[in-house]
Amino acid sequence: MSLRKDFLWGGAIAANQAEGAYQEDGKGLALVDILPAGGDQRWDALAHPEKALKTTYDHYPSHEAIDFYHSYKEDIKWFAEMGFKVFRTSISWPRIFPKGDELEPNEAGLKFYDDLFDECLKYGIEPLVTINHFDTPLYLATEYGGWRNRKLIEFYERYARVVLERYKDKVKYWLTFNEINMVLHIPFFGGGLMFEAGENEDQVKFQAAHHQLVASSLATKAAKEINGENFKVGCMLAAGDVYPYSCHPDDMMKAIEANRNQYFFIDVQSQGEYPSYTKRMFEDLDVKIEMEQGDEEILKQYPVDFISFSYYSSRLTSADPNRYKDETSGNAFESLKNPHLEASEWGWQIDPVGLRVTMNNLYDRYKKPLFIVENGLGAVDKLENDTVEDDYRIEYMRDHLEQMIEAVNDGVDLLGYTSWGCIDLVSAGTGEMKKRYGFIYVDRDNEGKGSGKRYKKKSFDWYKKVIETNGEQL
Ligand code: P53
Repeated sequence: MSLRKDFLWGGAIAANQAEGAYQEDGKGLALVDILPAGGDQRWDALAHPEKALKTTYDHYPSHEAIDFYHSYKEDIKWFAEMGFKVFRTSISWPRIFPKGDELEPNEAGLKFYDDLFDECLKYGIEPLVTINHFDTPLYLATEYGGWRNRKLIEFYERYARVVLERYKDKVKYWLTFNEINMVLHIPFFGGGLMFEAGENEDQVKFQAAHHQLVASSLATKAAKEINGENFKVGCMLAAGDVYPYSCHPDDMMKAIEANRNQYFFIDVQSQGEYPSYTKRMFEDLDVKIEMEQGDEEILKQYPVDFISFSYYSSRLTSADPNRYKDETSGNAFESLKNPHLEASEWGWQIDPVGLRVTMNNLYDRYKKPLFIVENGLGAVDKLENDTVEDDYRIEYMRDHLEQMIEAVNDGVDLLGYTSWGCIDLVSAGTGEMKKRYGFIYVDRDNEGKGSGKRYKKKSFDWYKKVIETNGEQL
């Protein structure tokens, strides 16, 4: 067993799913602030944001979320008690630039993150910061068309420069875009995209992706200019390798193509150029990427330092259309049901070995250090006697950490692990509170009712021990 001595154990959240205070201290509206809670209603709003914009819902879970904006001191104290070495959160773009296209940042927003990062550092917890996590300013979506518009590169770069400069003595690890491949799967989250009837959606999505890839490189450039090698900049992929359904050669080829659909982003961010397979891929989709002079050079000159990713499940594909009667539910990614795997209550299939597979493939492909920045089980918890007996969560995490360590023993260089939703928060996909990931229970329900009080779950002490023993005792 060979985790590095300075292995970064911790947990992860995102501003939009935790902070609440959605209009406080000058914050503008984010994309997520127009989204309702609840499975079907939420997916419908995500699929048709133009309709959601005109609809009034009973409840908007991001507006108050778990009120982390006001409770962060108490919450970080809990993280410190677990022994966190790192805490991943994101900066809310519309707190810093409320509409997104301003020239000057909002000082009150900047001040909040100063205080938040200071609070982490007080306990020796290293902040790991996502610059953009599904909360692009809404105004940029409604007025500019989101990331389909090249202007977003300029707005993002300005925002990134401001935060990189401001927090250069507090934050070392940065991620440019959360789950950058999400623009293909939930384009409103990923890119603030809305579509017009009849347009080639692939064209819009990949053009938006190109803009984000250039913006990511420009942020990396800014980081290097501001703080040289003291900054470490990573990309972030919603990962999970795609398996072929059978040993039929056509299934294998289909799996290669499906994997490229996600690796494409990291191929560019890590290797600095569009891979050769994109020529055919784009031709097949009738996509033509418009590039400007200098784009290719920027991509080439400023690749990322490390590869971070979320991992919840492997995926499964087949060349045989008849197989597609049996798809898994819940996730943003199309996948067949793998008969060898069980699933969570939300239909996400559970595959710890898939984490080892994914890590090995990512490391073989990029040869850069990896960082697992999301992994965990969304489950229904029952608060009894001021705690939750969440043995199912412990089991899920133990199985995944075992495989993570196997991958490290396979030779993968791994910087750290931050479990998703270390404190219960609003689900991105469903907007529910009921889908809980935390070591800390938050008394709040799907309708936003509850005291907001925090309670330790059984997994809290378990994870504390894991960190204390650097993964020796799982
Ligand atoms: P939730 C699927 C759908 C939406 C967001 O998801 C997703 C995924 C995962 O493949 O990505 C990440 O909350 C995301 C987090 C999110 C987490 O998965 O739907 O980076 O913001 O909360 C878990 O259960």
